Amino acid sequence: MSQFTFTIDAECSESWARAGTIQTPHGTIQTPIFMPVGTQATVKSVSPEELREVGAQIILSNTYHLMLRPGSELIDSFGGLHSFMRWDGPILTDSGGFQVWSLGHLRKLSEEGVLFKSHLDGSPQFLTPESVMRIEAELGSDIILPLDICAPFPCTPKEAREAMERTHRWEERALVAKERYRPEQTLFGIVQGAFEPELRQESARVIGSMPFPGLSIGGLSVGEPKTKMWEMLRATTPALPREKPRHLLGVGSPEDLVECVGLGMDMFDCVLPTRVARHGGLFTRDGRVNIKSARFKRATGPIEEGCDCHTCRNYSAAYVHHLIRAEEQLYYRLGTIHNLRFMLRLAADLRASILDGSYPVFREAFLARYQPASE
Ligand code: PRF
Ligand code: ZN
Repeated sequence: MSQFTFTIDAECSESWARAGTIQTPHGTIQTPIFMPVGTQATVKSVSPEELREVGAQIILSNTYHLMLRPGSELIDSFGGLHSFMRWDGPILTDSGGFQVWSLGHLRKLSEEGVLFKSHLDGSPQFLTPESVMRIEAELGSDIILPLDICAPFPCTPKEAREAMERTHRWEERALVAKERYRPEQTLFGIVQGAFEPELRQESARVIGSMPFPGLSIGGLSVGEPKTKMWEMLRATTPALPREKPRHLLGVGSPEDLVECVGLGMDMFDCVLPTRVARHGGLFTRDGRVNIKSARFKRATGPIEEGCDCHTCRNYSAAYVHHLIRAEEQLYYRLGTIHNLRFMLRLAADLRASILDGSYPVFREAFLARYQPASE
């Protein structure tokens, strides 16, 4: 049987923020939480031991990439993703719907499913709500997502409604199909509705009332201004059931975490911290710095004073600066560790502030100091 539970540990009286605890077959998650992204059954450049050390409690992986390479049957034959990659903590797998659109090889969208071309060898691939449930069962992740349609920004109200309604029908089919597979896996619903507040509310009510133990919010952070995303969350959250955990898909940056926790989100995932790290962008409480900058050439201190990550405890900023300038492999590991630790410490600090009632103060202080990157 499913060992999935969510309990709310504290709620903020001045915002939608809450702190909670999720139980899964592979362990407990304390929310709010950031989930490092391990697209291809690895969080780029760090080992499972290092993930533990930065405080990761759950990671996200991608059905799309793993079904194409090495294939879900192969992963199944190794006892699933946990034993294949040697991460024994909780894993959430995304459904592949979004990757089909974002990798740009979409061929044909029909009521039955989505036809696309593999980004690896161009071979035709067909995904349906049912086949995605089978593939995710083979991957053996703890939390699985259904096939959905992420409408582009901008799009017409008609396109937005059609994508949302088809997503709802696909989610009904996913619920039925899932019955054939692993009861220990938990299927989250996905809320869509593009940038129409009424559609967001409708989707929140429809998907929120279906028997999904948790909910992911999709279709946001697809190129719209941040104020648009917040507006959509303000329309969504009040229409969601309080007792289900809420995952904001593909978000985000440090400032997004701080802001969206206050809009009622519990779980986050994004490639941003690991991706920008590989290009020299490292997080500090004052904002993102570029470690390639000449100002770090002789910096004897750590990347950030007071950071408890492995990198900052052991290496000077000047050394990390040297490694990236020299294009040394070790840089990728040290930079990634710092940014992941920053995100996980931020999530833990947000949780602590909700538990002791100081979230509004924490939010103000963080946002006053943190300079968002302009991109
Ligand atoms: N749907 C799915 N995965 C996603 C998204 C979505 O809308 C997004 C949008 N931010 C990121 N990842 N299935
Ligand atoms: Zn650090």
